[in-house]
Amino acid sequence: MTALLRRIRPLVLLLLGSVLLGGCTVPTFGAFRWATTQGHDEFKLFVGFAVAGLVVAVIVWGLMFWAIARYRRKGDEIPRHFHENIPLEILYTALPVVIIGILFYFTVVTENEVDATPHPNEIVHVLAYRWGWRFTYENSSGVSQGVVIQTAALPKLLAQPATSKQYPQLVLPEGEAVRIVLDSADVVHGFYVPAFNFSRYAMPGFTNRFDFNPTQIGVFPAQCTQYCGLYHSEMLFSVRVVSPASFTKWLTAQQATQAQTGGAA
Ligand SMILES: [Cu+2]
Repeated sequence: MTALLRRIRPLVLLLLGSVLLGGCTVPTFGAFRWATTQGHDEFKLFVGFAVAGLVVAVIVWGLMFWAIARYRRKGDEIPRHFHENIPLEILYTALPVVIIGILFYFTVVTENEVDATPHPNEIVHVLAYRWGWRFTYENSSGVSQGVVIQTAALPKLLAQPATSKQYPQLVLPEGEAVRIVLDSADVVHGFYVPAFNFSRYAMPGFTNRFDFNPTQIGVFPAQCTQYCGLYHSEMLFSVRVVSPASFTKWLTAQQATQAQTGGAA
């Protein structure tokens, strides 16, 4: 056994070294660092699943390699044969059931937190259509704020870089609850903001409602994630989270210009 350990030591050191040198930040396992309280809940659940999976994987791999090394063929010696081990069989049946029960519990708790829609400070109607997005702002009582943000017409949009101003921007206030009321005008689209760890279908004939509590100021890219036709790739947008004061200023400025021009910017 010690000979084996000595043989695999360089490999273990190499693996450990690459993990440590790879970065000192907490690993995200491919999830995004959150920018909303809901996104943070999803992040915690995702990391919990990844860690649980890794622990199980390490135990399974460890036992496999131990069995391969310990019981490898030595000369003509035939290993001892046996079958049935009731305690072991009960253990490896019960343990996965318990693990799945725990993961299920945390999934339900997290989903309930993410889907909770308490009283919002702001309501934004999001309409997905081929090929763009329309954001209509309302106050917390559902009264129109007279602000509509919409994707530019297709000829203007084609051959634009992803950062183009022709793609619409959903502006949200930091630290406030924003209700999104999501609809589709034609086919199924996907409303996806990677930085929020959040995606939901925009479906014709069915309204999806959910809340965001943005916790981080910044601009976050977003897009349609459901292939919806020829210009699906043009269904880009971004979310800009600003301070509540800047949000009010932005809303007032939009109201003034849109009242003048009589429509979406
Ligand atoms: Cu789409």
